Amino acid sequence: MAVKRAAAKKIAKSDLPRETFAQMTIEMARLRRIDERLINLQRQGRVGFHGSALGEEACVIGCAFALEPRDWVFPALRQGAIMLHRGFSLETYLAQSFGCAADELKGRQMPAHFSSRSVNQVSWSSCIGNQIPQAVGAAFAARYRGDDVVCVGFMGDGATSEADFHYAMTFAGVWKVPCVLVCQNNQWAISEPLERQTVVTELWKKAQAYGVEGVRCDGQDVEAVHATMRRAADKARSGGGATFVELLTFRVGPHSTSDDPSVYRDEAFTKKWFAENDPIARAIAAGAIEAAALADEMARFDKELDRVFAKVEAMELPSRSTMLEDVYAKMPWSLREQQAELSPKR
Ligand SMILES: Cc1ncc(C[n+]2csc(CCOP(=O)(O)OP(=O)(O)O)c2C)c(N)n1
Ligand SMILES: [Mg+2]
Repeated sequence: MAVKRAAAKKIAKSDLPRETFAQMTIEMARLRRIDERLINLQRQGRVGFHGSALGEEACVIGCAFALEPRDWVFPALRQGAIMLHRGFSLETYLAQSFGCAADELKGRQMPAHFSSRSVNQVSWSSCIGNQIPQAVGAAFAARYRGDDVVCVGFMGDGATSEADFHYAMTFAGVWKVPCVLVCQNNQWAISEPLERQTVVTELWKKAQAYGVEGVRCDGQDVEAVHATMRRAADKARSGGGATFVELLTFRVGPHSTSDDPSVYRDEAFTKKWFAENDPIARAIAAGAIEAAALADEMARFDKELDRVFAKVEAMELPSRSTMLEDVYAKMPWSLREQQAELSPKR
């Protein structure tokens, strides 16, 4: 499959301080390490599921750096790590994949469905595209209440063929709400290549039909992603309405741990593409950080991961009595009775 690199609109890279560029590269490398670990754990039957951002790290981290802490993020499968950039604890984050006692979601979500109110990051539902109309609706509510926040909805390329994309883009255009809709176009929707699921493969062009500005950006270039996203967020914040941002990338790994791409695509192409377009190698080549300094940083991070994984994996599961919490402000008698029956057992 050819990987096109046409630019929709040239957006100048911002003058990032080198320390920020270095930090972005470190966070991309950390994300890759976390993904590698969680995939290995899934292969050993110690974690139930994972969907990685391998090769797409610049999309995730470039966007993370462009947002304000008060902005709301409505992620799809591959943007969980934005929470870590926003200061969420690594331990609580990884606990989510085990569904153990330290998991803020109390083991009720699938692994790799990270979210927390504390960092304004909403859980996605697993259904493709649901979170994008939610982002538009939340942006409408924010403007109505006079809150100075931007809502960002993420999706994959496959999501642009879902009805929710149409609803989201229609209302984003009509309401001119403070939101950014980001499409991480990794050119595959599980086994469906981009060309087979849509005729308009330059996805940014779809935005025009809804009266929304569409831009395309090289998703392997973290500085470009950051600049594009910062511009879209600034525009939304200053009343300029929504932007649809297409980040052109490639799904280097399997769709998730439940997939084997070697049965439907040429993995020699994938390997070559990754070797030529690795966003971390690209940032190092652009002078973000010395390779040796990054290796030191990763050696420290590996130790931290060893410690944190050992700790969360050894934890108990959430108490069964928590099953009935968080639904009713005042729990009905029938549930109180059931909770009392459950409590002593664990
Ligand atoms: C509404 C709906 N239809 C189908 C699926 C099954 N499904 C899970 S992931 C996926 C492909 C998603 O591809 P894309 O939007 O490109 O995101 P990517 O995983 O490539 O990042 C599909 C079809 C689903 N989860 N929800
Ligand atoms: Mg995709």
